[in-house]
Amino acid sequence: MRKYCGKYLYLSCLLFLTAGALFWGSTPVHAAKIPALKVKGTQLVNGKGTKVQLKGVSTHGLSWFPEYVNQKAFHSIKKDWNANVVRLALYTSEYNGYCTGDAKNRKVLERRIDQGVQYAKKAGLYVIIDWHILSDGNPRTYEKQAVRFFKKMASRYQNHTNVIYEICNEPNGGTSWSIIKTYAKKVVKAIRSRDKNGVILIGTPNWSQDVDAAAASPLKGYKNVMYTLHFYAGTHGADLRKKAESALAQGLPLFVSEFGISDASGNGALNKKEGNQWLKFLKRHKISYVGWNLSNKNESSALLKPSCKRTGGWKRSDLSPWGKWLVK
Ligand code: IDC
Repeated sequence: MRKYCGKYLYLSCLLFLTAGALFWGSTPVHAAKIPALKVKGTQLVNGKGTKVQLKGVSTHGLSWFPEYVNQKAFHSIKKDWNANVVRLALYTSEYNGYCTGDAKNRKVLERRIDQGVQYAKKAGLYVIIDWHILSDGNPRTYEKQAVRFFKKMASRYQNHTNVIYEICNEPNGGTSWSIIKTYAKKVVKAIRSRDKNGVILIGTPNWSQDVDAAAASPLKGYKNVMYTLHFYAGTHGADLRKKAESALAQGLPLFVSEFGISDASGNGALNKKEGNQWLKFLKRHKISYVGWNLSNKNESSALLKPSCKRTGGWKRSDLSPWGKWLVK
């Protein structure tokens, strides 16, 4: 009898845990100890009002290189690379994209994001959930999906002080600021219906370069919103910095959620000289920045050498020339 009791107790515990795990998907998860961020003027600050500059790396597409979303990798990013943020690039349209793949694929990707958020939290990293539009050009193409997705993310992570929402990577194909703004109003509203304070990043026209357009007509009525500026130092230089400077002067908070020092294709020669100019600029304005991309793909914007098989705990010799430059 006693033996059976134990068995039943064991079975009901198991049942309870399984039900809990299923239910958990729709409820907020335990809050992190990482200080919450907010936006004050053009600047990211912590609770005490001290300026904060985030520095880190972006994953490649979560469908392409899932193997780098692991605890060891995120600890290395924090401890060995001295970074404090990681960006999870969720492509919407390319290769098993969130919006072009099937329901099973969406589940897999959401699970990967969740793992990424938890690994980041454990490693003490901020984490950007990046709705990586690219060939879909206009964020309104998948607006319904974006609203649904971000509502879900914001309910899940409303108590996670390390989570940052990036609602559209790089609008392009002539998508105007007014179109992006229409999209942003809907998605920001959806996020705010669940998460009142989390920092939100909004992409700008022309591959997140025309910050001047956003500066002329920023979103009204919401706090903790920033606008993204992307650059690749092999292609973009002083002209783009000028544009950024005038946007800042108009009071627009900027965040560099993606950059590289190759050309804009993510390939070609590295321009370290221009890259250094950019870093000086970012330091001067305390603008946060995130380098593209955490993979060993054979392209100059990959942080790891093609021959590197390690998915965490990297040595200096595992880094590509760009990886070495960035980590230093
Ligand atoms: C590139 C990747 C490349 C991949 C391609 C998909 O580096 O391996 O095949 O996307 O289309 C961006 C984009 C980013 C690009 C990157 C380099 O945000 O997705 O990644 N880039 O082209 N904007 C400017 C450059």
